Amino acid sequence: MPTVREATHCLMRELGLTTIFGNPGSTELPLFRDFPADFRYVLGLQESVVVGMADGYAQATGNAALVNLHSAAGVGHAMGNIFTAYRNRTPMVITAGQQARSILPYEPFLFATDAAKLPEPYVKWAVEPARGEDVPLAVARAYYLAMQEPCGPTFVSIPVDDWDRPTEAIAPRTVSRALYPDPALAAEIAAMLDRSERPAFVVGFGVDRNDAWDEVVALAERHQAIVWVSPMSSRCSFPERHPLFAGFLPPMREQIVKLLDGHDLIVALGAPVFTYHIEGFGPHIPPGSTLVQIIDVPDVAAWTPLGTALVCNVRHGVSAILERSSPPRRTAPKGRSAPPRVQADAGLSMAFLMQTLADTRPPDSIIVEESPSSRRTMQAYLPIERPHSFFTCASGGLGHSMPAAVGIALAESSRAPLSGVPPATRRVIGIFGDGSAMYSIQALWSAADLRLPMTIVIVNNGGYAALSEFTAHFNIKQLIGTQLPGLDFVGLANAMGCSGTRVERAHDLPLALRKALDSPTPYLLDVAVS
Ligand SMILES: Cc1ncc(C[n+]2csc(CCOP(=O)(O)OP(=O)(O)O)c2C)c(N)n1
Repeated sequence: MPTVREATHCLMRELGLTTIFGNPGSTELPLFRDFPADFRYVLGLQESVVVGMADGYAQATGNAALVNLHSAAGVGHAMGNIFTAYRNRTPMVITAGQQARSILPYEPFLFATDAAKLPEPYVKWAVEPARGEDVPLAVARAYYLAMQEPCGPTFVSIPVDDWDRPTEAIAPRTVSRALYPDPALAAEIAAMLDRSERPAFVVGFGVDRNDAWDEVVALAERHQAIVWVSPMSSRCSFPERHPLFAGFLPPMREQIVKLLDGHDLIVALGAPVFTYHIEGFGPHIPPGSTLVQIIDVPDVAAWTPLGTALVCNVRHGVSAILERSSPPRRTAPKGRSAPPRVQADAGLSMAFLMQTLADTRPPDSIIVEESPSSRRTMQAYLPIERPHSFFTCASGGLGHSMPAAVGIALAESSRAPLSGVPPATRRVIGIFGDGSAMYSIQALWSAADLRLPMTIVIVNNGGYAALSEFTAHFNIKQLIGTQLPGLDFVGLANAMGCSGTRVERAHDLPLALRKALDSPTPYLLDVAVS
């Protein structure tokens, strides 16, 4: 009979889980005895970095990422990014060490009390198997559940003495993943769309996650629908230079209603209705309009306050509607126009930074962003036009995107060669605020250790600027704890093995950026924005 370790290693190989993101401790070490030569271990120097890297890797590969954390304290460090992985709907199997079963009654060093409860409610399923021999079965269940739409993290706590127990081998299975639309409801929605005089679409992260770009563009064009991005969307789901593209809805109820005014039908695609950031009152959509939502997350469909929801994979749902709808000819609405160009002479502004990035970056590069007060400027000056090209966190929890960028760059640089020709690696460009960068700065060490070709741009405004946007809302005269003087990002990068330069003048930016984009290893640009 195989041991739990042998059976789990075999299962992991069959499921494509041969890259393990982790930070080890004594309670995990036996997992790595006789570590298979075809597996690789990606070390993160803090557990939030481990889970953030796994999140990016899983989103980029489309397969669940395997994570191994140290018992209680390691899971605790990881919680912020487990919360984000849950909100991102990222498939992830998290395993964590636990003390030996025989000494658990004596509250040993490092043991986790109620280990399976610790990551709740931000995992789809959590277990510490009743018997050691059940560990491979639990890992299999955790995998299939993590991969079923809506995807998400699952958690298995594994006592350290389980790995050497005899068990039975587990064969991989085929378990379907996607939810299919109800054809009758899809036909009803198609008819509503055909009857509408002025439809508006609101696209969210589910479109990109469910690979529904082409279908959504086709549906918008067929119906001449104006397209907005849902508030705080963590992925780009519509080409942002398309003539029907209207822009980004803010996370504020009254403003959303105002922007959608005049539309008789609002179709939310892969988007919650809506993600609010501050309290608001009144209707959720303009009075007199009707809401339809197509979403792969049953829970979100359930809390949506109004309208009709078709719960299914967004691509399948939109395809079903495309098959059934044929609207009358409508006049094309007018999308947004490009902002005026900014000049270097006007100083090193966020707008100049984003514009220069848009001018300089390779068209197929991937943007990973966590820079709260620059987001609106980025949305104006740095349009995203391709699927799977923009990532940020869906939760609002900072500390996700720098390690996620490392995970995405790792996935990009390790794509299997197709017919002998290695595919070109898409450049990953991280745009991080100085405050955000510091939550998981150890990700730079992993980027350097893995020698990833990536560019890290620090939007350095010397503080937590986003918080100042709330002073009026909360009637605060003077903010405390929002200044971050004295951070030397180039020094930090160098200390962790990355190259870097600081840019203080707008005229120096284009050249510095080109160098950072051409670097074969991670390169940090600390940009002092006004
Ligand atoms: C884990 C976590 N802690 C605190 C916050 C609150 N918060 C939101 S924005 C922000 C400032 C981020 O600073 P920076 O990345 O420099 O961006 P800026 O606001 O300057 O654009 C903070 C602290 C948060 N969202 N997540």
